[in-house]
Amino acid sequence: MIEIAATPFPYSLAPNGKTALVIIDMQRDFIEPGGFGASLGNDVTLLQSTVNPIANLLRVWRARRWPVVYTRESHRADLSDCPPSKRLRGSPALRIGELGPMGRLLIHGEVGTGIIDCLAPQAGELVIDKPGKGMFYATGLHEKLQVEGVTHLVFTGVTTEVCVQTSMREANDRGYHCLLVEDATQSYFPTFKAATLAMIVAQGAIVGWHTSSEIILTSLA
Ligand code: TIU
Repeated sequence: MIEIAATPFPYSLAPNGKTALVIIDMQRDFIEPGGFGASLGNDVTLLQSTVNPIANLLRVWRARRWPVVYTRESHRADLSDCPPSKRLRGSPALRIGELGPMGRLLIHGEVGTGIIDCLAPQAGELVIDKPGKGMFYATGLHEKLQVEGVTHLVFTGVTTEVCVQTSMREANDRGYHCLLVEDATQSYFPTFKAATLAMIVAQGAIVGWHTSSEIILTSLA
């Protein structure tokens, strides 16, 4: 095991391909203007700070040939996997499935649903389309990770308190050892990010650990 300095105490990272790097929803719809995140009234520029830390971690995972998992929040073109309770929530400028400047919001195959170019997945990396906020709901991901023998997950991506936290909690319940990378995740609401970091590590790491990308990179150098 590789010990990583973390909060609330050191995290033991499993080497030899047992630790997957998880990149949650780094898609144009959340990061760029004109997408779903902006349609909800958010300042999407706040999420840009995650890109370099994720790129740095990706380089290390790829060099070691360790598993990488990308998720995209996305739905079928006929919206059969998007319950009205999700689509009709609130009063966004555009709803899921409606046509924006980058195509239909959060629909499979549309430009806006794709991962941003500078973090584009490579052949052999897992790309999971998830209809929910959590990455295990209706995706078959747990079974795929079990086949590969993955036991540890390092979480990055957006947004911290929505899809990242939901996925991390789902993973914790399935027995994965979960580490969240503070500077590789971001929220449209800085106070929500801070609260999420605090609540996952409370009560003796009840959901998991957090640390910085720099500490991980130094520990793996
Ligand atoms: N709105 C918001 O903060 N997030 C989402 O809707 N999805 C994800 O977090 N990916």
